[in-house]
Amino acid sequence: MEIVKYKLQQHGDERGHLVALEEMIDVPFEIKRVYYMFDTRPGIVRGMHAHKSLEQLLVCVHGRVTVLLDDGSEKKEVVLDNPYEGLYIANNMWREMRDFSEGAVLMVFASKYYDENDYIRDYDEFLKFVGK
Ligand code: T46
Repeated sequence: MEIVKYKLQQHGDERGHLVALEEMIDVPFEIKRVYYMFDTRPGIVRGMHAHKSLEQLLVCVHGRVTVLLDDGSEKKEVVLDNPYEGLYIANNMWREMRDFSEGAVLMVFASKYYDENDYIRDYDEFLKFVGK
């Protein structure tokens, strides 16, 4: 399984840093939705689902989070702990987010509007979906 992490361009000067994300340039799809999660307590696991068609870019803009990716054959853990790295997650990938540090904020850029029908929340159904 290939982990696709983007190094996001930082515009830094003596005032600090800024990262700008533009669709089809810094993010490899048209951005239809942005959401972010915060106040996730230690010990909590989020996600635990896959998507049928959604593509996303995850940026931990503050703190640290561990993302588990599972394509049905292989599992890999990715740590996101800086605001200038984006983890691309294609559809057909089971994901879990865990070990949120105190105050962590995980921002997500998504290729589609929210649609509960795009979620696969049952792991066996996911395996069937990816042909395993
Ligand atoms: C994903 C991972 C990385 C909305 O109303 N609109 C939205 O756009 C989203 C994302 C969620 N919601 C509602 C649905 C639930 O009542 O917010 C609540 C929490 O959502 P969920 O339990 O799906 O959150 P996570 O953190 O488990 O998963 C989210 C995304 O849903 C998912 O697409 O890939 O983050």
